[in-house]
Amino acid sequence: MTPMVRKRPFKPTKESTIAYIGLGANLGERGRTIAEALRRLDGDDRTWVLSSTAPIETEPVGYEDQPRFLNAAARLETTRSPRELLDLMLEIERDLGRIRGEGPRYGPRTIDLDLLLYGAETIDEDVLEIPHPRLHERRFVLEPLAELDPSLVVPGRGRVSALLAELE
Ligand code: PH2
Ligand code: MG
Ligand code: MG
Repeated sequence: MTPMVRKRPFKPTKESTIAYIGLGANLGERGRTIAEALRRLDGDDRTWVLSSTAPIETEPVGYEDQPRFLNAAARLETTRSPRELLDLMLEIERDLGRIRGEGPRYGPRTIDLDLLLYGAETIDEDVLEIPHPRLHERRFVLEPLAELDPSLVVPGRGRVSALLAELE
């Protein structure tokens, strides 16, 4: 998949935030679903996909008896609040056939959108934890993030490049 190009001028009327998301899929037409999720995020009138990585094939982590994943990450600019951005992501997951609460934890899914970072904010709520609580220990998240920006800092954890090196 080629990197996304911004489709229209970006002129936020209020202050915007840079957010990073992880995308994963291991059921159905994985690459098409990931591309469609990015298209829908960018189609939102308060969210812009600034860049995204080409999906990489990864071995399932956490629950191993399932198909391989395609994983990618994207850098967004948004005037949505963290909660509003999460709501958009959940809506897109639903539209693309994700059924929550079915099957094993960490099991197969048509699409998974994880809000990884929202500016330099730290949020610790039941429904939303930022930075994503398992981001620093997952190669399938850190590798795409490092591709977007290796100098990116995960609040409370350090640079993405260092976190990746620690896994090695
Ligand atoms: N997501 C999970 C569990 N395991 N493994 C890989 N390789 N990629 C994922 O996106 C993934 C996973 C739960 O969200
Ligand atoms: Mg996930
Ligand atoms: Mg998720």
